[in-house]
Amino acid sequence: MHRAMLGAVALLAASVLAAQTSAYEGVDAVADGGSISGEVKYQGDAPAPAKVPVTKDNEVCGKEKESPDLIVGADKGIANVVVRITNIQKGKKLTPGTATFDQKGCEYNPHVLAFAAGSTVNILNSDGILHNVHTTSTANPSFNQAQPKFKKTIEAKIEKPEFPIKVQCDAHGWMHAWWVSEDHPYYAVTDAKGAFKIADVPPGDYEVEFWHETLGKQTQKVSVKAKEDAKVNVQMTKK
Ligand SMILES: [Cu+2]
Repeated sequence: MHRAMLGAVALLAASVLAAQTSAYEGVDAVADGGSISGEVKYQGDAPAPAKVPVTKDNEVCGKEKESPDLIVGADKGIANVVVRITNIQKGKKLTPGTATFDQKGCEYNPHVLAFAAGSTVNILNSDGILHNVHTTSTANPSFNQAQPKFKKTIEAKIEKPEFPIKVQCDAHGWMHAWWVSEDHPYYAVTDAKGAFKIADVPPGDYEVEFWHETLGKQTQKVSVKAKEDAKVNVQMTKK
């Protein structure tokens, strides 16, 4: 065998080994699991939601939309923040399933959709007008599919972990969303009050990452004790 080829084979073997050692391991049951919960709040005065004029399909989309880029509730809770443990090696099994992603009133619902890698996203069109679903992916194949009114569901299987995948409707410029495909089950997306909870976490020291599409990213260290809830409250703001 040629020496360069041998080198390439050795490199490949090494990278396969590295991938195996860093892979997440799912176990049947987590003994004495704890949880991580908290709230993500806006620091300072939250800006009013940006208004976006609607220039087509007004009978379905309305005249004006509020941008989903930043949704801050009455108590300053920030919706749609992705919360994920970044350094967990072992815990409950990742179970791919089915996630639903709807287009209704010319908005994507949910705006941020997190699921287990290997899941199928059922893309619905509840509007009865033409939308298209255009993803920008790197780990998974990008796709761009028109969804006319007669096509009620498109199934998209997302095989690989990827964070995040941008989704855009080319027909309606304000329509965008984010998909997050995870390689372990310890993630959450904040609700309208900015609250989240991640359960069944094996006791240990973790790094928890908070990501918001316009406010950026921050990391917190968290210690989880057996059968206890570790509270993590975070503030984010525009830089
Ligand atoms: Cu659309």
